Amino acid sequence: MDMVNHRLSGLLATGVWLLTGCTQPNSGTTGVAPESPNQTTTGSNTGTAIAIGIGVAQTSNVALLGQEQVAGAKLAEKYFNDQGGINGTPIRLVFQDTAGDEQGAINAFQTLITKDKVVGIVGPTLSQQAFSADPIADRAKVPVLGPSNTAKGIPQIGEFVARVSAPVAVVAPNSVKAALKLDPKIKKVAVFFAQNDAFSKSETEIFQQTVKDQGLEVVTVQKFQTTDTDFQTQVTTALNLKPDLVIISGLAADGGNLVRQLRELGYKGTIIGGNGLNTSNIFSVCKALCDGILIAQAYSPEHPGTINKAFRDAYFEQYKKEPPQFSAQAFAGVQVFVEALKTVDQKAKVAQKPLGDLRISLNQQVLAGNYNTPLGEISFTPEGEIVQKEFYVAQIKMEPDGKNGKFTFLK
Ligand code: 1QQ
Repeated sequence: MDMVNHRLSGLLATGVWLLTGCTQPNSGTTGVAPESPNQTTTGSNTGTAIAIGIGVAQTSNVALLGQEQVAGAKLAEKYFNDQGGINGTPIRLVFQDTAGDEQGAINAFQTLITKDKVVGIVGPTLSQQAFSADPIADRAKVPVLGPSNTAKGIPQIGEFVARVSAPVAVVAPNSVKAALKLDPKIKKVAVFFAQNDAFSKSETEIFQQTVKDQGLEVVTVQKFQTTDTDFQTQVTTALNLKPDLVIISGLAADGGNLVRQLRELGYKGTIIGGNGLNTSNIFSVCKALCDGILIAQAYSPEHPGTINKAFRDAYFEQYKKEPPQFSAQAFAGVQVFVEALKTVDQKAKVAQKPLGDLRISLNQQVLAGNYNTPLGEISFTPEGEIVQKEFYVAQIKMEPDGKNGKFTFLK
């Protein structure tokens, strides 16, 4: 467990949310190599690295999700530079911490665009942040790849906004179908969602529709805030209606606490967690009570192919566990920029292009390409929506110690 992980777990364990400084890179270089300040330009400076921005949550409770994105992006930086970068020119990731809210994402994006002069941005972590920050990049004509922005409407933000994170409409229904396969007797469903989060609101709509389409009954819809830690009122109301399936759309800390309180108050049925619970960082919140949660996945470590093998091996070597979806998606985001830049570079040397022109050509090429990523083969619609083929469902299995656990993929 690294420092940040450790610190976050500590905070979760005590239930105290201090938004402390972070040991991870939050500005400037990734720590791979010392850089001089003017190496951030990608324009006429032949021979310098090409700067790609990573604007994700490295602090706040949203770092429970964002830290996995930092890990995936850094693995991509090393992997693609080892392969020769952009036809011989290395890439350099520039990290700016968005923290967990809209203003943090706006600030990070502005710094990446105007100070760091990146060619494109992989970020932000939350859809809630994307709806505020992406329009800024779009107006500046800087391509954005959403690594984990799954709410309805993200690619429609603008011409320069695409995503490598499949939308809730495509991913979420898979977990409901898996729950029914495991327990065909499920009839009554209690739905919970975080009403202050754009992703959670979008995902719960899909969950509720899927439940009805499957002939199940939504017995109650309970609302909470992503900042909540006490869910007793909502849980008690829901459990009085005797649901046999509970579906949660929230983020990691709130979602984990809600799972814990559902179990502590006696709920024995199936629990589905949405994408915001899709991290082993919830293990320190719900501990042994995380056991059994079903979560749909846009990535499987088992996906065949050389690029996933390289990514999986590199991740495993560093973290001694299988790579999570958010790391794979961040890796794919960097990969899409790298491969599109290579194509642009073949037509006219990237290092000699004025930055404004380069950003526009890059955006066009991102949307035109096909990419063989750890997520499988992906491409984009003209609007910037991801076209992806394979989806999965995993179930959390906790060790009795309540500390260690893993995501087991269902067949
Ligand atoms: C979104 C999401 C988040 C829960 C991923 C980190 O899917 O905000 O769209």
